[in-house]
Amino acid sequence: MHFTIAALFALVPTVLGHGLITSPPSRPIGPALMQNCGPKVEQDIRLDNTSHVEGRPELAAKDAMYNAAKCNLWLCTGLQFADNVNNTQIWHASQVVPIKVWIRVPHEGSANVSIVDTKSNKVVGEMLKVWSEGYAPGKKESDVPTDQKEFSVTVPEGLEEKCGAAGACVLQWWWYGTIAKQTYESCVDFRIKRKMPAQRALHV
Ligand SMILES: *[C@@H]1O[C@H](CO)[C@@H](O)[C@H](O)[C@H]1NC(C)=O
Ligand SMILES: *[C@@H]1O[C@H](CO)[C@@H](O)[C@H](O)[C@H]1NC(C)=O
Ligand SMILES: *[C@@H]1O[C@H](CO)[C@@H](O)[C@H](O)[C@H]1NC(C)=O
Ligand SMILES: [Cu+2]
Repeated sequence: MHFTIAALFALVPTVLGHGLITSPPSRPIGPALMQNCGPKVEQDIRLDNTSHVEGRPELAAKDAMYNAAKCNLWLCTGLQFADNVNNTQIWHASQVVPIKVWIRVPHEGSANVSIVDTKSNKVVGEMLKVWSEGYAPGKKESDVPTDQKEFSVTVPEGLEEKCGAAGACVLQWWWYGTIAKQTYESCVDFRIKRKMPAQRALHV
């Protein structure tokens, strides 16, 4: 999918598109996206919520309502925590979390899944999953190997402080189509709950 902006608006949205996380629920479109990224970026995502980030900086640059710091376009493609608060997942260290990804249109490349600190925009610790090449080959979703669309990640130890509050961290799936030169991002919001301490004997 490589269209000029004019051609993009002329097309039926459903013919475009690439991918996002469908389970657990990933950040959707909402009022905070409009407020922080402005109507041009919001419309681009609304036309196709699986589409790539490239092109959006140009749209944003022409939009007086675009707030670069709050939109944070290159994290979660600008989608906002405030629009996904009610879907915040509660995880604990060493929990195995199944993830499902919808690859609407494949573009072979690399991909990874990581936890990102939303204040510093930095990846926290090790990548949870890395495909350094061969991710999402083929022309249609059924060409993509199942283990690239359905996989699990293990919640790292020691994030109870850093990722204890909803919105402090995000789980981001990040895919780059090498030949298409397109980046796709999709984010799950979560917080880490402390494990219950082992039950102590009661003093009677
Ligand atoms: C993305 O768009 C599809 C089709 O309009 C919709 O069914 C789905 O719920 C959307 N997902 C998210 C995370 O916004
Ligand atoms: C979250 O849930 C509350 C309570 O049900 C509701 O009032 C609010 O509108 C929801 N927020 C979003 C962004 O959907
Ligand atoms: C994660 O994936 C993105 C997109 O493919 C890539 O640009 C980045 O270098 C990757 N990082 C690691 C450590 O794999
Ligand atoms: Cu494409």
